[in-house]
Amino acid sequence: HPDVALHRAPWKTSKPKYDPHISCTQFNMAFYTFLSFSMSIKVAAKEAARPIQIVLANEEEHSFELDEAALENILLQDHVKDLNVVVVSVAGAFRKGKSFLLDFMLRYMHNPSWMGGEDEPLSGFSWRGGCERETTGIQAWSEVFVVERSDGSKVAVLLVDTQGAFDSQSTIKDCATVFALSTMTSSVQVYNLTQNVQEDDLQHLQLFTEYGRLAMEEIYLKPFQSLMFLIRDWCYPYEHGYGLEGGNAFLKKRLQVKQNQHEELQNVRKHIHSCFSNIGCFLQPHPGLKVATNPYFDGRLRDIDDDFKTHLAELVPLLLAPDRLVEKEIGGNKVTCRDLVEYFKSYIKIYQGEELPHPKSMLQATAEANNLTAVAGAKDLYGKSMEAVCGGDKPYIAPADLERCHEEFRECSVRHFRSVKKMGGDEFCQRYQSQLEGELDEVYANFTKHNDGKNIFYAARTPATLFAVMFAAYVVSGVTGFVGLGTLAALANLLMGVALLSLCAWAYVKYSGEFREIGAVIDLVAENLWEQVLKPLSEHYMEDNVRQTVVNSLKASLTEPASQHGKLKAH
Ligand SMILES: Nc1nc2c(ncn2[C@@H]2O[C@H](COP(=O)(O)OP(=O)(O)OP(=O)(O)O)[C@@H](O)[C@H]2O)c(=O)[nH]1
Ligand SMILES: [Mg+2]
Repeated sequence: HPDVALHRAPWKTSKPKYDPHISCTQFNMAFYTFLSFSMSIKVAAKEAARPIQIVLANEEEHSFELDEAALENILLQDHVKDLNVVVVSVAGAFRKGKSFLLDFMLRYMHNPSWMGGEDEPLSGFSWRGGCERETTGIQAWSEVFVVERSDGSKVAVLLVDTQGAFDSQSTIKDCATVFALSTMTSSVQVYNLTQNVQEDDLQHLQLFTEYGRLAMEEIYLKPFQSLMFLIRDWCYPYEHGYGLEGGNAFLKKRLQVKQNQHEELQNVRKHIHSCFSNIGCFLQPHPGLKVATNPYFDGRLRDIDDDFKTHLAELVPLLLAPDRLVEKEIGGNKVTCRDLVEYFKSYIKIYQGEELPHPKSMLQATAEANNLTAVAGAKDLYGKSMEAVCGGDKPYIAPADLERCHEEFRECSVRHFRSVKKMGGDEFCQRYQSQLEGELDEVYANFTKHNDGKNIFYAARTPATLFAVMFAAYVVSGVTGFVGLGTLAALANLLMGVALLSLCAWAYVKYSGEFREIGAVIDLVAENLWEQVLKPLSEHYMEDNVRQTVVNSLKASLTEPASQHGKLKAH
């Protein structure tokens, strides 16, 4: 612009001469500056510690996936991979301040005089106010802290945050998987609760830990290590004081197994005791209304109640002070960071597979149990009724009569199933009714086979068929030999021989019970011959005639005494 040109310094008004050397140097300098800048960004990015998603939750499929590379990046760093690992994890219901607590743990790990400045916002694992869930899957802090204990040994400390349980997007199986995985892989599990320990908290803990125990290859005496019940917003300090002492006294009372307690309550308590080698409880005061309700609260200490801070200063060192750290053990052996990667990989595989039973909601599990019991009862009723008609000690019954009985008892059994009170609603019960009907048909098929076995004609089918084959072969060989067809006659003789041998073999198998496979093959061949050739012939003449004769003689024997009796009365 001409106006601008007027104000330019004289040396800048002259057109710069093109100097290739200078421009090359400038380019090189610029390039190296850019390179070193980008490298420094990279290094900074690498060094900036942050939460890393190690287990990813797939919301649609309700499945979990391990990010092996991410986990390896954290745990296989040269300075930690061979150190024994301490894993502290926080789990429990969603929106209860788990990530918030972990961020204070991070502050402690970074700095022993740790609480931080009054106006310093709290950062680290992502936390926030509001009613919607924040953390998903399982996250670990990218920096593994190396801590030297008073005996000079070094351990690696990994902090783990978990997806909150019972949010509206997760099934019970999802919650159980996250809780179980984090419990199995941690040396200290903080069970984060609010206000009190309710019976359902204990029941869920039982369900989740059982799900974890199932996935472990060997059942150790105590499969998990330390469990710390952390009760947030404790409002009864006048009964049990804040902190560890009050907490332990409170928990002892809650987990006490009493003789006069219902078995269900006793079982929950016994199960929890049997799962963890060390159980503690900490009662934490309410942090104040700003923390709980102010949308602009950013974690600064100024806004947190003093009571909360005082007890936080007691709680965090309890879990993380060098000499209180609990090294991770599996099967009694200490686990290094490198081992932990392998354990993670194998545990997640088990939860991805189909061999474990699916944890269900209480209603669903109860409804299933109700329906299965009703199915078993109805099936039993059917079985007993059928046994009375065609059981092992009952004589052969005509197939048509047996079918009639089956229809009647089947109906009775289904009616019985429907009459039992069950949870789950009509549609759910209908599924089990169909299952029952299918099972009854299978049982009927077995009864039919058993009944057929009692029919001497049925049992004689194989030898009869073989005799018939031998007879036919004998006639054919005779006729063809007479006509002069030597080859055909020889073939017929061979067939007769095979039939005779088969008959002997069959008789031996039936007598001795050995070589049953051979007997089965002979029966199969004979049955096919019977079905295809002999049955059409025999059906009309033999069985019907015999049956008719038996029916007639039975009728006669039943009516005769009655008529004689009548005659006697008339006299
Ligand atoms: N009442 C109460 N609120 C707390 C406490 N600690 C933190 N909070 C608040 O609880 C809210 C949730 O905190 P988060 O740490 O994100 O909770 P979270 O359990 O990790 O939640 P999810 O990740 O969704 O499972 C925040 O607004 C915190 O300010 C506490 O001890 N008592
Ligand atoms: Mg969280």
